[in-house]
Amino acid sequence: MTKKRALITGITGQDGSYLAEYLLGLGYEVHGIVRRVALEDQKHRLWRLQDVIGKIKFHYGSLESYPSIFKIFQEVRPHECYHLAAQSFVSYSFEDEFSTFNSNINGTHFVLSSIKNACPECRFYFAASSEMFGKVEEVPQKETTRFHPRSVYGISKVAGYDLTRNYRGAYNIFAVSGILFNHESPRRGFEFVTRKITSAAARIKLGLQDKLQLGNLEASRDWGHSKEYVKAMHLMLKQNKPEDFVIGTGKTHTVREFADKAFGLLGLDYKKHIEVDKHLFRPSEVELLVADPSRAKKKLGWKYTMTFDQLVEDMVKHDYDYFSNKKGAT
Ligand code: F7E
Repeated sequence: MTKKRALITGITGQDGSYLAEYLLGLGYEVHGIVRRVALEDQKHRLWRLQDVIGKIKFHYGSLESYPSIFKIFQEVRPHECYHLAAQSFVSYSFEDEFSTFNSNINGTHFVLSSIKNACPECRFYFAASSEMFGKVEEVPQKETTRFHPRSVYGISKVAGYDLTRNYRGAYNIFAVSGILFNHESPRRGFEFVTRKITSAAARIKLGLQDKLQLGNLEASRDWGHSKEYVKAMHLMLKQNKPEDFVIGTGKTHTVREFADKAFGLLGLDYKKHIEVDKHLFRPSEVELLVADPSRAKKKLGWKYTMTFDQLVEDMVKHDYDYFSNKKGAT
C-alpha cells in the first residue's frame, strides 16, 4: 500500500517538528518545504527535527515565489498539506508590518493556488490564530465569535482564513482553518513570552543572568502544549466535511501568573528579578484570550489533557537542564 504523503510548510518550527514526528509515527511519508539556508546550517536551523531528520524529505522553496511552491506540489502531490509557515511573532509585525503582511498572505495564497492547479484532491490545513479575535467581542471565544484583530499579524491571519474559506467554497477544495490559541513547549522560540520567562528563570537560578525585562504582565492567554495541538490539526483533515475549529484549553492565565509559577518552581521570587520595560508594550494589545474548545471536543474527539502547571514545569525543567549543560560546557 502506498504511504500517505503529507507536506508541511514551516516544518522547522515548533509545531512543524511535533507534527512531523506525529505523522511519521502514524506511518506517513513526510515532506517539508525549507529555505536553502536551513539545509546549509542544519545544526542551528533544524535542531527541532534532530530525532527524525533522516526520515523527512526536504524540498527547497520560498513562500515568496509562486513558481517555486507550485513546482513542489507538482512533484510531491501530497494527500495532505499543513501550512504552518508564517512570520509568527506578533511584536515584529508592529515593527515591519509590510513584510509580515506580504509574506503571510501571499504565502498562503501561493500554497492554496498550487493545490488548486497541481493536486486539487490534497487536503489543506491553515494555521489560523486566536490573534484574529484581538479585542475580543465575547468571552470565551468560539468558532462564531467575530474577529477584531489588533495587529497586522492578526489581520494577515484573518486574510489567510478568508482565503482558505474561499478556496473551499469556490473550488471545492478540502481546506480548513484551525484557530489555535497560544501553544508552547520547550521548542518554543526564545522571543515568545513563555520561553523568555522559562529560559531567564533557569539562567537566573544558575547565576548566568540577574534580571528579566518584560512588557505587559497583565495580558491573559490561553496557553496549551504544542505537542497536543498538532494532533488536532491532523484530526481536522480526517473529517468527512471541511470545517474550521477553535483549539485551546478553555483556561486563561496572565503573564504575571506564568512568571510566578516558572520562577517559583526554581525557588525564586519573580518580583525580585523582573523589570517592566515600557518599550516592550505593544501599540495595541490583545488583553484577554480564552477558548471555548467544546466543538472540537464534540466533533473531532480532541481533548486537551495537560494542566497549566504541567506545561510550565515541562518548559522550566527543560531550560534548567539545557542551561546547566551549557554552563558545564564552558
Ligand atoms: O506574547 C505579553 C505580550 O509573544 C504573549 C504567537 O504564537 O500566539 C502567539 O502570539 C503576551 C502578549 O505571544 C512580553 O504583550 C509581556 O500579550 O508570547 P507572545 P502572542 O503575541 O500571544 C498566537 C496565538 C499566535 O498566533 C502567534 O503567532 O505576552 N508580553 N512581555 C510579552 N511578550 C513577549 N513576546 N515578550 C515580552 O517581553
